Amino acid sequence: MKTYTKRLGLVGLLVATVLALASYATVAGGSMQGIDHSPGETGAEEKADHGSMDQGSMNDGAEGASGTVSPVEAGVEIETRVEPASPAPGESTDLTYRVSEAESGEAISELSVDHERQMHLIAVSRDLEQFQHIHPEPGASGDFAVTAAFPAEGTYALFDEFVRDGRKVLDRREVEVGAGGGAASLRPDLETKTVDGLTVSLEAPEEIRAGEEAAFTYTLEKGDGTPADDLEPYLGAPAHVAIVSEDTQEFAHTHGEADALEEGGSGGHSETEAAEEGEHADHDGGQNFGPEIGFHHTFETPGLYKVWAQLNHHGDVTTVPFVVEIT
Ligand SMILES: [Cu+2]
Repeated sequence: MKTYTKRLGLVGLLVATVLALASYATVAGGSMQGIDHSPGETGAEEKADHGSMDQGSMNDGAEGASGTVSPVEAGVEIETRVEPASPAPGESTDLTYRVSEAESGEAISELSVDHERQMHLIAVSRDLEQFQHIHPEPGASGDFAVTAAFPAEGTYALFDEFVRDGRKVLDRREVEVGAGGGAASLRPDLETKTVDGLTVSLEAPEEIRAGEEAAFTYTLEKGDGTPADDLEPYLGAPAHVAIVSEDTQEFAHTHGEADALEEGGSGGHSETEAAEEGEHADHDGGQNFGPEIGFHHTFETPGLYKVWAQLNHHGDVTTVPFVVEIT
């Protein structure tokens, strides 16, 4: 929503408004290239891509040595720029992240590649109806940038993740689209869904308790009712799973495991291990997954959470939401 958020005072707001109007004009008159698909990243260009989002909740240190940390804990500073500063629904919007060393102020223009990308950005509207998973890319200026479009009016939470010194850094901020606003009112939803010809059901424990690791299993069927066992990796994992609390304050990004695992299976099951156990080669020798894909997660706080799975079926990335209740 803001141009270099921290520095905005009243004067800054005026300046930002003028800048926004200026860039609005530029965008309106310029090319619209680079608009992201929504929901999710779909299409062939993402097909071979493998994304990673590890446990990303701010309060989750349970994943061991590589738990998620805040930018402050990681010793980095993140400045964002959103142009136009207050985009209209559907308007092409440039999102820029500048990462620097907190101490020296030195720009960090290269990050380690994690799940095939240096930076992962998940944007959800506050009502949790809109979801997209996009990737700011490093540019000549040393910033990371991506062009997005937010399809509906509302306030959007932007969860930006990257790895620094072996730890996942998570940055959360908001952008107002149109007049902003919106709030989710979730109810538990484990209903089987068919999206893009893929029928997905989610098996969850009857009771999921905060602070206890829970095991989940997606079961996948093709349009003709036969098991879908031909899923391909999406950004290097059998599935990407993004989890956001009803108030959008809590966020986690985790990954599917190749086969459903026993309930109570050990945590810290790495994707690599899972892939070794559960993958099967297709006739082309590629890696295939399904019809069951599991994941584990420890929810720290009771409440309702929306859980999006992203699955790669024949090069199309399918995004399927469910809602779980944590007691
Ligand atoms: Cu990603």
